[in-house]
Amino acid sequence: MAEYLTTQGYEVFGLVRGQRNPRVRQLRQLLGDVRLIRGDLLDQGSLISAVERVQPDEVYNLAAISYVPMSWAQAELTGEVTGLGVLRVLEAIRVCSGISASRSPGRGQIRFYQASSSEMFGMVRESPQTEQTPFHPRSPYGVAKAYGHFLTQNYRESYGMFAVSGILFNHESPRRGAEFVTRKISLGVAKIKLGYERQLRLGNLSARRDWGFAGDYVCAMALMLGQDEPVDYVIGTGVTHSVEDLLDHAFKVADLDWRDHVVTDAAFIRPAEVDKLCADPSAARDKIGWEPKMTFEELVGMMVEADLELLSSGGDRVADPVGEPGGHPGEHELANRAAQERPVGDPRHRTAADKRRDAGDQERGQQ
Ligand code: G4F
Repeated sequence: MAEYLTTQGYEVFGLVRGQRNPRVRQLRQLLGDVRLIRGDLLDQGSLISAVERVQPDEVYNLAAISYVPMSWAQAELTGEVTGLGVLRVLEAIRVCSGISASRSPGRGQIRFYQASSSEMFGMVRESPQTEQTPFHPRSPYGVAKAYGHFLTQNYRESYGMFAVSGILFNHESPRRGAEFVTRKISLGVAKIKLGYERQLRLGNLSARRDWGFAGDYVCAMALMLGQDEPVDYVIGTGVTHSVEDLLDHAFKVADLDWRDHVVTDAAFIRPAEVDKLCADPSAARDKIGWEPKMTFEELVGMMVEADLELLSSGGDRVADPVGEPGGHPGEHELANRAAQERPVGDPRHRTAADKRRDAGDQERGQQ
């Protein structure tokens, strides 16, 4: 998101928490233009100070405990960060803008974007899901996101704030954390192909998700804040695939058959599952002109090839996921670090198809 905004000419500030946060160094390398300020979603005063200091035009709240299984292990913390964190950001904006029940925002108010999630739909009441589909979250994470969603709507209605939620379906890239299924699979394929591993242990293979490219979704968020009126939108591709479909494509990219390598492991089965998600993004297309550009097949190809390159470029031998009891695998820190250090437009994230196309272009240029 920060990368996209910087390319659009924004001056971007990022909030970092904690003392000696190890991600700060990575962030500085990746996003040299982004100015980092201290703050924490658990600390109201720090958010007020941040808003006072930066005087932002727009605030994007993408912060959360976002790994769904973690939300059962640390349900209270998830509620505090992913749920109440939204309240604290909205309050910081409200207080710094001098807005109250009797005083509504004037011109030049701070615009607020909340990262709502398709996980709020949970046990879906209809398919595909629209902005009107009722929520039935299936995890403490989904419940916390629903709280943040309704609160954003409530601050819009109560105080007239320009506050919107994007209900984003799963969005992926080679920078995705290694605990999420897309990256776990792309890394797994690369490790198997390069001979580091023989097996990949996964949970529910029949779950279906609407997977899109994160690079497409950041444009939707910025577009939503650029509208005349604050409106919530569903953002997804409108196409759903199972984890099995994902395996099929990912292993094929490396000329492998997933059936020879994948083992299902009860440790990765969730206490309550979201079986099937599929977006209806037609409102976003019709009202704000947003459409995803990258297909599922291109996305999976890009991720597998990026991990093949990452692991074969040496030095990035990825640690195994820590299979914690109850299916809460830890993070592949090394892989994440290396991946995060690469901008999305980095040539190392280009697919073989891109490279072939480039080679063709060059050849044509020389003729
Ligand atoms: O990749 P996942 O962990 O993503 P999930 O739970 O759908 O949530 C992601 O997308 C949401 C919507 O945008 C975000 F709000 C949220 O923060 C996060 O980014 O799991 C996808 C599916 C699940 O059904 C899961 O049960 O894959 C299934 N799965 C099967 N085996 C697995 C595994 N998921 C993980 N992480 N690890 C497995 O071994």
